[in-house]
Amino acid sequence: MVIFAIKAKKHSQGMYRLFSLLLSVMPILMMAQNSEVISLNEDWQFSKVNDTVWYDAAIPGSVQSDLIRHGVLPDPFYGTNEKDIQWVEDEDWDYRKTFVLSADQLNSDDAYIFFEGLDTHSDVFLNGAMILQTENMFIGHKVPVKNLLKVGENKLHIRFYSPINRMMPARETFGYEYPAGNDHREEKLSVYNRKAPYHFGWDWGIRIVQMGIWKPVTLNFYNKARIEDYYVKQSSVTSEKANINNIIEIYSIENTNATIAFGYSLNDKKHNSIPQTKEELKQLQSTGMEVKLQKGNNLFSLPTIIENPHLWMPVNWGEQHLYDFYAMVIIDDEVVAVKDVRTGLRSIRHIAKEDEHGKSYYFEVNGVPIFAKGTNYIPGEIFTHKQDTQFYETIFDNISGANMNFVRVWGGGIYENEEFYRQADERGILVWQDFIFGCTAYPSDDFFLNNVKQEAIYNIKRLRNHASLAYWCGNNEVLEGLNYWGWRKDVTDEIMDQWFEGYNKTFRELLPSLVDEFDGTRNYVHGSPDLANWGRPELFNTGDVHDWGLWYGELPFEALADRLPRFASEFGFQSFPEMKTIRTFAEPDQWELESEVMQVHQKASTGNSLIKKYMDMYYHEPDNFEDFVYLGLVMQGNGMEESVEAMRRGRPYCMGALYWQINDSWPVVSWSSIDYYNNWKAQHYRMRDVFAPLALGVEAKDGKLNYYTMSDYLHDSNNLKLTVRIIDFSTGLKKEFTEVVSAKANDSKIVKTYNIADLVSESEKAHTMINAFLTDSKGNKISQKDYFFYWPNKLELPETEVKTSIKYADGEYNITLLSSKLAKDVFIEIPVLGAQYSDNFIDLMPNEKITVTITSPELKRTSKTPITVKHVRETYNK
Ligand code: NHV
Repeated sequence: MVIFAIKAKKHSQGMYRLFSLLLSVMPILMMAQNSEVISLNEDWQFSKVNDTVWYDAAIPGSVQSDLIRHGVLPDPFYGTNEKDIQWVEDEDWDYRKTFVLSADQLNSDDAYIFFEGLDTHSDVFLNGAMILQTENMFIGHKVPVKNLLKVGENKLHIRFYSPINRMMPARETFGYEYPAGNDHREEKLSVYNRKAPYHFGWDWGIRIVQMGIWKPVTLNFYNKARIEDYYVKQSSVTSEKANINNIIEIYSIENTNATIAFGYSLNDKKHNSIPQTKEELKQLQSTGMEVKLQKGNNLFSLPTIIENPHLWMPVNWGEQHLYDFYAMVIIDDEVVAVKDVRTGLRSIRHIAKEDEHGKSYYFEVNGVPIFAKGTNYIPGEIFTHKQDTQFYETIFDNISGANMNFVRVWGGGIYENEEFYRQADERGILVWQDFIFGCTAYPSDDFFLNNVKQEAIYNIKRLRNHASLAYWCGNNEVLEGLNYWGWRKDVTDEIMDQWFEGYNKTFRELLPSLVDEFDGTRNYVHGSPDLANWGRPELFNTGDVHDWGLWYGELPFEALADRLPRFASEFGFQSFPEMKTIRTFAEPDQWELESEVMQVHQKASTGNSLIKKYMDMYYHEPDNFEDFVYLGLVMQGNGMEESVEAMRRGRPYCMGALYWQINDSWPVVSWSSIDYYNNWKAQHYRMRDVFAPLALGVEAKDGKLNYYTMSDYLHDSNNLKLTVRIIDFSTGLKKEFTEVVSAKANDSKIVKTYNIADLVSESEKAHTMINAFLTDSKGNKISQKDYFFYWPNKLELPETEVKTSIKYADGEYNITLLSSKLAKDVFIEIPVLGAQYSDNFIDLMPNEKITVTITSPELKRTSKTPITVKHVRETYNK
């Protein structure tokens, strides 16, 4: 590789004039005619090796998803079918296709096939010649094929090897079992593969160890040279000046002279068409240089300085300004390649610094500390290839819809598709990216580490241009496991030592050095959590915490307020998905906690007993399974809201609340706030409320109620009105107070304190709630916060009927709710999967009218879909 960097100090006037001159004297020439991209996704067939039956294959896809499509395998989500499809992982599979090329196409100087993702172990043949062997689903491969292509018919053949058979010898060589408890097979083989860990099962995951072509395949023709990669490196960014380094990798067919040109423009609203000519590029802010290309790969860099850049801001802080950067290669007066990068200019730093409490853990964007409001994301499909553009749009609608500004891509899944980060760029969501390792020790031999190295380089380069990408993290809970999960009792001291050494080699040496070399702008941490462990609250003053004291540690929700971490990167609570989702996989005779089918859809061994334990703590025992499911949703929602609010109130000591987990990869009982069919659980509505950019919070402490304003905005919000109402569950409003308050910019603070004794007597507490809300100067309600003195099993909830009146329209129903007495956590059910609600799980105060809008393309004005409502008092007979 030739490294030829021009050290221009800045995109200076002189340089710019020189380049303009250069462009103006050259004739305008169009892009080379023979540059062409052909999809090779079509017309594939697949078969079990040595079988005679061939099925057509949908690409991107997997063996299992196609066998389901052809009816060879049953729907794995239904009933207990998961076990019936496991045999597939033990077999090898062949894929084949033919494609026809013309003499014209073969006239181009060079051709390569781009396999964006092969899962995982494969041999690839073109016209009988082996062109590629793969061992890592996370790496795309560009394979030169010019010499093998023919006019007329060409044949591609890929043999995928069973990941099980492929890795079994490795296990035998090691002679011991890795502690990969989430790998749902006796032999823990997932550690040897570089394949999505969650394919092997998880404590919310179905096991489908897939094989196949999971990302697109294209055939690419080009002339003279191609741009392999273009990195718009943001060396430093302030509101005065952005120092950009244009780093370009060019693959050239011959040694030749060339001009490389760079340009940029601020294209906020839409992505303008890419300039195809030098003239078009010249219209933009542009710069360039003359270079000598060597045959093969060439690396060049040229700085650009942008004065007074329009900064990209996280959501609620300002606009997500996006620039388009272009790179162009010109050879013999001909534009041979153009590439564009759309990104925002910003600085992001992770601040881990010793302070009076311990060690901080927060992010600073454009120099300002940000409280991270968000979640952990897992792949949303067990069939990873099904994550299409619509999928990403939906997940980000849900992220934005719950007022989040931060998402962690967790290490048991995949490095996400570009569309994920593009959505985050456009919406102002910061992304924490784990490298794909989680919850087990891993090998660290040379072959393994080299495989990891290639994977890391590929994915750092693939993702580094995204403005939203904030942080790299080596793994999920590997060090925590080594230190605290009792692995030592199963292996020798020597093996433990090897695992610790391997940890250092991979996560403290290899990965940070690659992040430094190929990114060079973002912070990296060896793993999450950094140091603390949920069983050791004395460490909570340092770094991030996965606080599983709630749930595994059986602590009440209230307890999290008294053990705030500096940054909560995981904490969560399980619930069942609502009945309409359960109905998709279980018949009514299976609607029991421990039925065979429900157990297949509850992968956490202690899950059901923990839900029951907490329900005993907070609720009267429900009458039946359906009420149990409903109460579980409500408990998760209200409990998690309480925990998250405590964290947000607790800034700046605590600077992040990323709950576990937003989504599911199939219909299952889990910690998610949205189920597989895109039904928001109660938790997601409550996250939306507590994460509102300007939210009201309340803390009960030492006989007082402290009201907080919690604001993300970078400006103070003054002249807000706080209204506090004392409401009896049956008779309604008893007292009302109002107060003018403010919300400090980017902060949480107490704005009003009441002595509880001044508001209610001890005996009133069981049937009184405090309803508080904030309004702006125009009287618009900004945030509402209801406070109950107890959980429902200690409340005297009145029996009451919620009356509904419904307006039916195509695609939208409006339901108005009314009750003469308090109805707690009113759940509006409609048997339409994925229907969207303006709100749900609502505390309906006496004689309060609330209208909820439900939207779904499946709703019709004429054929009225039935709607039912349920509230907490209806779940027990006492
Ligand atoms: O169990 C829920 C989630 C997992 O799905 C996921 O791997 O990283 N969870 C729990 C924990 N971490 C994570 C914490 N781990 C333990 C808790 C209690 C005992 C041992 C381990 C996520």
